[in-house]
Amino acid sequence: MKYQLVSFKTCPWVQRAAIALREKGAAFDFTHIEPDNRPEWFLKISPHKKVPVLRIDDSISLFESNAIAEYLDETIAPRLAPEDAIQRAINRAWTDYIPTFASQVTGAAYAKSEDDYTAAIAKIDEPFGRLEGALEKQGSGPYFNGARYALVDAGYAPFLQRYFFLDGIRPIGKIEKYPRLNAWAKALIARPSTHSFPPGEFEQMYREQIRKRGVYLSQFVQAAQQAAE
Ligand SMILES: N[C@@H](CCC(=O)N[C@@H](CS)C(=O)NCC(=O)O)C(=O)O
Repeated sequence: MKYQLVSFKTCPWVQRAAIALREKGAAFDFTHIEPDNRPEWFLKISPHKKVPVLRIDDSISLFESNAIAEYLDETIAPRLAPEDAIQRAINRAWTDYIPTFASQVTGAAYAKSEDDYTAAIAKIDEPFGRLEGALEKQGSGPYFNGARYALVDAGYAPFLQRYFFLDGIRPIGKIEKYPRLNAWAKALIARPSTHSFPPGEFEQMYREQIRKRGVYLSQFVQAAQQAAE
């Protein structure tokens, strides 16, 4: 099988599909396109005009990162979804929560004013608290189900990574209140499959994107970058 992952460089949903491919040890090519200049060939294969799209053997195009991840899990060993049906349902339920988690945890990246930013930060505790509770029920870590890495881990990793990126631009200081979540996030970030680019380079790309977005956080990017150098 030939896999081509059509992406925007910093897209967290693309990252989930890339993680699934790396966890499977499946060779793939990235095709990075620009959000502001999506080519005709891409618009023809992406019904919602979104990335990721996974092209298979230059003929089939799959879209939606969870559908892609599940397809890969069903077709390439090792299986990342739990064998146990109850655990699989629990994993699936928390996977379905990712879009809500993502918008509440990384909303600060889009806040236009200081008030909007403060309101966005105040929204982080709810999803963090819910995941802390889920992880308490699941067991000892380091991953969602324990020692075995699963698809649900691949789904959360990009958003937990972005929380840390935002925290690096302007300190948020929330995740420290949720020890299991914090440990899980760190384990996910330490896992090589999380990374499509060298981590430092990727953080810089993310910061640059925030700087260009012209949002409240943009003004803090330069100082954060200088402090890191
Ligand atoms: N639910 C989709 C979300 C994908 C998504 O929102 N991708 C963004 C980039 S990170 C995108 O393509 N946005 C372009 C647009 O909305 O027009 C998935 O999981 O694949």
